Amino acid sequence: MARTIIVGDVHGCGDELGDLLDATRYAQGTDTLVLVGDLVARGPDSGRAVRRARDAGARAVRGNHDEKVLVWWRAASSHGRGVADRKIKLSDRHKLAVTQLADEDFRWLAALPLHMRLPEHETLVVHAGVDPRTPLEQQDPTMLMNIRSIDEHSRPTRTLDGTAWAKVWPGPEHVVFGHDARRGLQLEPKATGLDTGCCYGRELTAIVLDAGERIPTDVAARAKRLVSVPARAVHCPMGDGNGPE
Ligand SMILES: [Mn+2]
Repeated sequence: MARTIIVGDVHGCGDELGDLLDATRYAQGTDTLVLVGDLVARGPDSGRAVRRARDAGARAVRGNHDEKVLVWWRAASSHGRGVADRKIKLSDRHKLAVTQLADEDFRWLAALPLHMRLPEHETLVVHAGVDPRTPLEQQDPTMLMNIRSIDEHSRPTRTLDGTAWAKVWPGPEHVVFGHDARRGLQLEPKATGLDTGCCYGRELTAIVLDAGERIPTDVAARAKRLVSVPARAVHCPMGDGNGPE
């Protein structure tokens, strides 16, 4: 039976993505594979991670780290790599990522949407989350890739201060997202956060849905749909979780 497998933040951990596809018995050509974005940076090989996803026929939404390397690539494509290196300030981890990615990988990342509806599951996939006050089509694209919380003035913020946006998302669509390894697995009534910090030596996690299945509101029932594999190593130290990193 055709299933939908939605995977959390890969962050350059292509081997663990392979492990997770094995653990879920992913059937390419039958199952649908969806990644919540941030395929690159932090882990050992961003190029290998993107190629693993492409080879597996994955669909994905764009994350803030994917966008970061794309800013460099767009400049490099227009003005040359030397100009891009001078004009676009990248952290060391993003500098490494852009050397690991081929043009084909960048093109694949550049084609990723910021959100993806999965109507058969009444589910919306987005990298970081949504502002509960705003219709989807009017959301700030930057916030779709960066939101973590709602502050005391009901405004979306990138930080951990305030309330996790997923706690106040009313639905009706269920939102599956990543981006928030500090909070880790989030199982809210109408939102599921899948960033379990693989690049930090924790786990890579997927939710596996049968054809036409709605994501269970009941947390115990939903937990039975989760599959995780351990990180093969601690690939990166964890920051304070409040910045764009
Ligand atoms: Mn992210």
